[in-house]
Amino acid sequence: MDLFDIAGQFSVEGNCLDVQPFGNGHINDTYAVTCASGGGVHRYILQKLNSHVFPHPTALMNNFAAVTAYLRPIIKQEGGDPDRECLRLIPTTQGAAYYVDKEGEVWRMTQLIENTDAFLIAESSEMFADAGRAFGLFIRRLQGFDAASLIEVIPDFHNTVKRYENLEKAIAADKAGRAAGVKDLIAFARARKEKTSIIVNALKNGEIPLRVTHNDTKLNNVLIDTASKKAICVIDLDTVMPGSLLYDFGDAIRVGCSTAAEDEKDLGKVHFDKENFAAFTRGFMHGLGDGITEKERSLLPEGAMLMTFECGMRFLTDYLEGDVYFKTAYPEHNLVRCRTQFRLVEEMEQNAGFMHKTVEDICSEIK
Ligand code: ADP
Ligand code: GN1
Ligand code: MG
Repeated sequence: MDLFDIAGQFSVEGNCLDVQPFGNGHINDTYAVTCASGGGVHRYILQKLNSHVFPHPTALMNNFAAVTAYLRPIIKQEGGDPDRECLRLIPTTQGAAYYVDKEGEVWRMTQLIENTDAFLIAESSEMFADAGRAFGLFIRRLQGFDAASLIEVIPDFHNTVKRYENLEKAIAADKAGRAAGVKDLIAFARARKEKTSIIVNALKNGEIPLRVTHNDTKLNNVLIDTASKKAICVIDLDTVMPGSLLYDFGDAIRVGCSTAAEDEKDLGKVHFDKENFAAFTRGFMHGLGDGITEKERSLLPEGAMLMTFECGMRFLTDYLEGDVYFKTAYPEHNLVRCRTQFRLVEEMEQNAGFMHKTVEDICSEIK
């Protein structure tokens, strides 16, 4: 596979000069492509979709195209710049949304949004608050989007009950022979089994609404303007599906309220950042507007704990299955990630009272 050949399959401006690996995603292979024409330099993002995680590329790309086509005019109407605040697919030279190479791998291209950065940990609570605004705004803008028209790209993506069941299956199968070494983590997960159904049941019983949500709101999935430090574009739209806003809130808190990276080996550095929790909650509420229901509000702290617990279980499951899902840089990588998530869960449990009080205070401040 020649990356220049692949980039050349898309309708870029000018000639491709350079293709370099880019970003820190755990799923797709991402490259920055630099092209030049008489008119100047143009940069693009080229991605090979992870075919194990996303076996149905047509459905995924239809979702991607529909959501971005819906968002762009709204951003324009609100006085924004759709080319900077929304991903835009660059079609192939044949006019298709993606390219399939000789090995059957699926590639897509978007504009590279210049003068932005993606962060693995929040640099300041102001930055994280603005990420909250951007993620809240994303849900608000998609409120009128027909959820039924979206294909569920990964069924049960945030079904925490199923994630728990998958963990139990992985423990029983013990494919990689690693279960005996992680008894403490297995016990940690089992002690919290009852909690896994909180959101699933609330959705099932109609206590909280099903919405169009992003479902992967880690901090590096929102691009931050290098100069102003404002969150300008929500990216990584592969998992936009019907879901709960508790997923988006919780997954963002999981990452941005940790004082250390997701794969920090020294657990002494991993703590729950209360200031960031308040900042993000305030930003998220502002972005969301008045759309949030009373019940959703009351479950925000549980959403944070559950998304963190779920992610920890997913890392542990992948570790037990022999690292088949997430990209790993070394054999214990998923294990290290699981430990940071479970440490955060513990601290979130200890801070449940603080989280509830903060949500209440922010809600009455906004009213
Ligand atoms: P993954 O699913 O593997 O996480 P992403 O779509 O999130 O893939 O891309 C990985 C990283 O590449 C992002 O975290 C971000 O740093 C960078 N990136 C992706 N798309 C763009 C873009 N259009 N402009 C600038 N950077 C981007
Ligand atoms: C993956 O794609 P990326 O790196 O933004 C994963 C998320 C996990 C996250 C953990 C499609 O996110 O669900 O929370 O890793 N995405 C998918 O870092 O599984
Ligand atoms: Mg990503």
